[in-house]
Amino acid sequence: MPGILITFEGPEGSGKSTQIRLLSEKLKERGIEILCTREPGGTKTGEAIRNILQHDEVGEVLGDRAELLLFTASRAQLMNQMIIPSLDKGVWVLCDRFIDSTMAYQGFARGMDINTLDAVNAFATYERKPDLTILLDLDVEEGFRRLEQRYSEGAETHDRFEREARDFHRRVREGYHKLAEREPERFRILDAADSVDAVASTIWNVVEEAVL
Ligand code: T5A
Repeated sequence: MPGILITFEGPEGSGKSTQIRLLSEKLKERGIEILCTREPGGTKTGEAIRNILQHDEVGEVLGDRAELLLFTASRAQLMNQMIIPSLDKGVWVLCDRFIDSTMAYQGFARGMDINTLDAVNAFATYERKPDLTILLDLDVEEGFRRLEQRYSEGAETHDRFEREARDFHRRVREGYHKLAEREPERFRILDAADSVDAVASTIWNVVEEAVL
């Protein structure tokens, strides 16, 4: 049996990393082999691209098209090197952001053409789509409150996307809703304002119903 690809999407600070960790623990208890990965990143090439995209490593303003192609280059490498081989071996893949981040951020928030992005995404993913996409929906201000809390406790600071205006992030959130309307069979929208445990429990129910 091929593996299952589950992607996690949502605005900044919506709890994707936290929930991926919890879901992977539960799935492993069921004896399922899991690969947890993220975008941009997940391979050496992808992580190098991540530093350019998020941390201004090169110190140059990135144009929209270069930004798009860097995200999708990271995706193509991750698909080719990790995700497709894992799925083919029956491993389940939990991915923190995927094609829908490109649609929400580069498409709905930056304003790039949606049909172009669909085509570039299809090329980067070898025409594969997630089996299930969990959209952790959260008010933009609440997401940023969580990040402020995290940053106040450590050395991290806001990355390039987190420095975008709140309107940009509101367009991201609205964009996600439009994407979910476009493919209701693939998306499940969850209220990410609940406690970590409550969200984890809802995700478990969704996964049991959709793919277990
Ligand atoms: N991007 C990405 C694009 O523009 N196009 C693309 O194609 C792709 C793939 C990636 C950036 O790149 C952009 C989108 C992003 O801006 P990233 O660092 O991966 O950047 O950013 P995020 O994915 O947003 O990661 P974050 O760490 O910021 O958010 P998460 O993973 O959603 O949230 P998490 O789990 O780290 O939690 C955030 C904080 O909230 C707490 C956690 O403990 C943590 O401190 N928390 C909760 N607090 C209260 N209640 C809950 N239910 C909580 N859940 C978590």
